[in-house]
Amino acid sequence: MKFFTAVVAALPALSSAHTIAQRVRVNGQDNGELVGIRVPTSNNPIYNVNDNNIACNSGYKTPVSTKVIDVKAGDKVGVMWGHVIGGAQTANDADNPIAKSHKGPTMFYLAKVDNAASAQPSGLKWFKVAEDGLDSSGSWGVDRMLAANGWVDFTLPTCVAPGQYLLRAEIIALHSASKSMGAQFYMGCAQINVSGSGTKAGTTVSFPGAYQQNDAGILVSIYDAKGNPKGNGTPYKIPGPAVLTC
Ligand SMILES: *[C@@H]1O[C@H](CO)[C@@H](O)[C@H](O)[C@H]1NC(C)=O
Ligand SMILES: [Cu+2]
Repeated sequence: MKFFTAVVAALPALSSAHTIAQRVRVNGQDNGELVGIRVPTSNNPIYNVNDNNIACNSGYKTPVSTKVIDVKAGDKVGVMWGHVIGGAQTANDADNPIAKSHKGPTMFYLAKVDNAASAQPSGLKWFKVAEDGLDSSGSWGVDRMLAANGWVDFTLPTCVAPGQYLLRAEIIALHSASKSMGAQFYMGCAQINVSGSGTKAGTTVSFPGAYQQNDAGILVSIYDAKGNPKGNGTPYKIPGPAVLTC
């Protein structure tokens, strides 16, 4: 109990220990800072699953990139997270790319749009293309992101239909998620143009709408009996729809 009291007391100090999605790479080729991705200036999370900005965040650094990044279905696509725009806030920033406490899943969704550079994020239909939650050793998607210096990569399913999409990268930080509205949602949307011969879109959901505040993967304690953030003994259920299968 003392542990939780300490965490709550420390919240104001932790308020800057957040993260921003800010770069996109394709097969390891980095497009560069702020290119082809809408990047918020604030690293603050969203706490309310019904927030209208939960699709693609808000408060972008301007000018927003007009680049639409070419991706072939089957390519390895990655998004890089950093504590602030540019990555580290200070030399040896222990909270870059995100505070170590911020365990949770990483995910990617796609929404078909006519023009990825100008598409508004509200009212889109999203399907999930990748997710990484808690593995059997007690390590999280966020742990793998930390090990990769902020990058999270996934393989764009070969069956995704060609066309322009917003690519929604997401992290949910669950360190305080045992209380309602405690989970922290971080997201950013990249602008991509998929080529290939696929025909599929998965089960689609809306943002807001895809998540409920009391979903098993959102209102959850991630701590074991010793207080370690390795899961509570039951498999962690990643929020949202199933990942598209080809
Ligand atoms: C998307 O890719 C297709 C196929 O390579 C290309 O013909 C088209 O011009 C691209 N569109 C954009 C907006 O980049
Ligand atoms: Cu945080």
